[in-house]
Amino acid sequence: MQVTRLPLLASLLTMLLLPSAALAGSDTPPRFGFDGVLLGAFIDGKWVTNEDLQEKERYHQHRIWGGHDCKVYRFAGLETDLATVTADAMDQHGEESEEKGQGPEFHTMNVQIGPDRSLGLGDARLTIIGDFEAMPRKAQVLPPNNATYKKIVADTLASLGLRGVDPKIVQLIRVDLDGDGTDEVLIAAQNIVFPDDGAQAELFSFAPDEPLLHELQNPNGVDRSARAGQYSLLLLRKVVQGQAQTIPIARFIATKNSPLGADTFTGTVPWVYKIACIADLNGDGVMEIVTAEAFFNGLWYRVYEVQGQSVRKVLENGLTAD
Ligand SMILES: [Ca+2]
Ligand SMILES: [Ca+2]
Repeated sequence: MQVTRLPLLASLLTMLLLPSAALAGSDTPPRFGFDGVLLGAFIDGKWVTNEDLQEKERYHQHRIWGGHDCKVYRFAGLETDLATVTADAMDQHGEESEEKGQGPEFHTMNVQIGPDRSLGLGDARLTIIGDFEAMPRKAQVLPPNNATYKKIVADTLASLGLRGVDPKIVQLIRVDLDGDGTDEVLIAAQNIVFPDDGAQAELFSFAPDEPLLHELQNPNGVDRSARAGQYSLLLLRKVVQGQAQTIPIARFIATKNSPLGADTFTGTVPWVYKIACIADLNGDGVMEIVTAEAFFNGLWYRVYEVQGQSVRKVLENGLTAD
């Protein structure tokens, strides 16, 4: 009897251990970037910033050195699971590079696919180290010129102090973020840059798999100070307890002209927002929202986690042109 019970016990133990190992197991926790920018990790149930991942001693064993197997996702799904994170300047421990007078690398996550193709800034791809499916449900891009959603945006703008606006929706995306069988809708609307217009067509894109900003250096497209009536909004439309709710993710609203030389981070310099990617970054089955956000000389990526009707920013990293 005992001889047959032992394997049974072993297989029971395996079954008990497997789910936790599959969900962000401690050996290979998810680490990820977008558009060549390192966003961070999810370790021991917590979001870990790019800087902490690369610098803190407690995450030493999970640091990105280069050479890790990596998956690459386009907006619509997996592109390849045969990529490798490029070593770049990441082949040194933070402490070691500090001794040599160099800062640890915590800005970039470039990858190599085969011998000939490398992906980084400007490629607008999600790169992720992790054994799970990061896009368990597909996001669907809808035609943006939709009367129902225009009214939702107009009502939101009115509630924020901009009345009588005929809003310009630049992205409308349907996706079931949490896998409960009910679709959510993501809306990006803005009147700050006009990608269909003349010179700015070269600079800004709201299309999937393209960066919001095609050139970081001197973008010259987003104003340095706001004019009354400018707006850029990211909204989540979601059914919560049987009611459709409009939940702001990010917003810039100018109800009056801002002074020249305004401070970038006090909300007086216009920011332009885009839904960059929708993916499950921590392997819990619920998809997060990755946004691209540009101001006059900078580009930032942020990760937002959705729980019920709360949208919470959990990670961010970005670049500023000199
Ligand atoms: Ca849902
Ligand atoms: Ca998730």
